[in-house]
Amino acid sequence: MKLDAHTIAGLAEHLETCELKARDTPKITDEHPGMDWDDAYAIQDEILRRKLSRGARLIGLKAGLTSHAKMKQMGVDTPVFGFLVDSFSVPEGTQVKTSELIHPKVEPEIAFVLKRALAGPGCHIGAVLAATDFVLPGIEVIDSRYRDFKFDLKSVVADNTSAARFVVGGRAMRPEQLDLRTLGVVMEKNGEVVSLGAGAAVLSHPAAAVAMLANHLGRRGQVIPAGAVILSGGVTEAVSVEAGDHVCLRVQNLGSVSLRFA
Ligand code: 0L1
Ligand code: MG
Repeated sequence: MKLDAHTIAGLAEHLETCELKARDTPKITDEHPGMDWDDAYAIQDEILRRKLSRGARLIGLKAGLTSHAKMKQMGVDTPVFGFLVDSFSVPEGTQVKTSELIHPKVEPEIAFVLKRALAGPGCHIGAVLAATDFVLPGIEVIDSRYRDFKFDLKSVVADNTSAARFVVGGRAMRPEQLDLRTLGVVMEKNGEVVSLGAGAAVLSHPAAAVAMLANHLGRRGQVIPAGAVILSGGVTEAVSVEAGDHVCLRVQNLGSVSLRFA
């Protein structure tokens, strides 16, 4: 690690304050160009620790930048991983307040819920499917705290991979009832199709993203816990939203889930 504990705590406080006050910031690597991956995940861990100390509950995990569309959109080449706490979860039918966000975007995701914990290293698609209780459609609302979504990967990891809100819903199905690679995904904004794709856009198989997450956590002595919601990554590029927008995600065989922005 290149940063000391004091600097990590200060950067975590800064990024979390930006999140809570909907304020943007230049990317943190501008002032800390030497920070490494361990520093970036340590800052993310410290943001989680701050939230848990105030009573938040860890309810899920996410993989980001797992599709070529997203990687191309953001000009990067590696998936990243983050956490989901209860305050990020939006029940379907409620409205997301854009006043609490900086510049929200939505992305269509396939969410996994595990029936037993999954540990890496060595985790693979088969192990993920065997451990999965069900999959369901999810819309992730990302909101990078970095000005104009201009960042590098280490800054994004520190910023909990832009996690802000998410909704899951539709019809939960067991993975053996589906071919997750050919699952069609259609996202509409205000009644118009804005993006479409298939499950294979996520690392050729969405379960591969979950396996990568398990292997990432395994290197850090952690597991994916049973019951956690796992967002496997945007199937398509992210789409900007503003107050008044209505977003509906339809996933083949899994029904639909929607979000309204106020
Ligand atoms: O969930 C995601 O793919 C977001 C990853 C972070 C980069 C971004 O803000 O687009
Ligand atoms: Mg995402």
